Amino acid sequence: MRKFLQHPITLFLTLILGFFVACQPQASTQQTPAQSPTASPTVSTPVAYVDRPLTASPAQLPPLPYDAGALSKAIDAETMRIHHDRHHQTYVDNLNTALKDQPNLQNLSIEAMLRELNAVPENIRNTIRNNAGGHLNHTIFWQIMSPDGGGQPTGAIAQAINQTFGNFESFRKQFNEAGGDRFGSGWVWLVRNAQGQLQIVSTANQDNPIMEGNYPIMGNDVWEHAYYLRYQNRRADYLNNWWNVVNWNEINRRFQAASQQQARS
Ligand code: MN3
Repeated sequence: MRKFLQHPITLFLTLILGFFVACQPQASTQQTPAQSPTASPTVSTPVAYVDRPLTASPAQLPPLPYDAGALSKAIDAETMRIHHDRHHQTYVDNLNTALKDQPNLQNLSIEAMLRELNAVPENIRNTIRNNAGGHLNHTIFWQIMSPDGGGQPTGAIAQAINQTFGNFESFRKQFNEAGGDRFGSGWVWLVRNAQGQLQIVSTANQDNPIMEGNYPIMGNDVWEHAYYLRYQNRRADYLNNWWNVVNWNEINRRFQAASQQQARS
């Protein structure tokens, strides 16, 4: 009786094992497109500019859209020059070096790379994270400041801020607190999250909110290199003064782009 039972059980197990072995290559083939950086339509959605993504290869330093001393209501000329000409340039240079031997990555936008970091080879993943992130963050940063900036927010972003945070003062206070609380180096952001809501977030180092599925509408750099020459350790004073150069026109354009992109995806 036992021998009679053993036989079909062995046969059954052999069939199960054979089934799994046969399925393995097929299963991994099916997963590949989902992991590909070009598979999802949202992967290449731009956030560097409202109308185009940021080219990764060759990465290029965008010129400052104003004179280095033009933002002196908040940031001195020497800080701006060092920040743009040296720090941002270094992220660009490091990125180009890292991508030199990576033809599979060279056609991707910076946004696509950061959204799909797991598709980047492990040996250069951190380099890409830091330097593609640094390039993207600073490209956004220069645009959302202006010598004609400051004052109360205008347009649709003003309404959205009031609806979400009560009023501008409350929003500014929460934004400054989040920037002050970021330990070490990083950024504080106003994002439109995946649920379509405005939210204040902070990111470490050069991480960008798109890595968490959020659209960065505006952000302030709280690395010491952004403020130390004038403000030394007084990050709170820098955060307060920074509002004098905030470019609400550009932030409104970014808010509109964020809303349209989420309506499509
Ligand atoms: Mn910086």
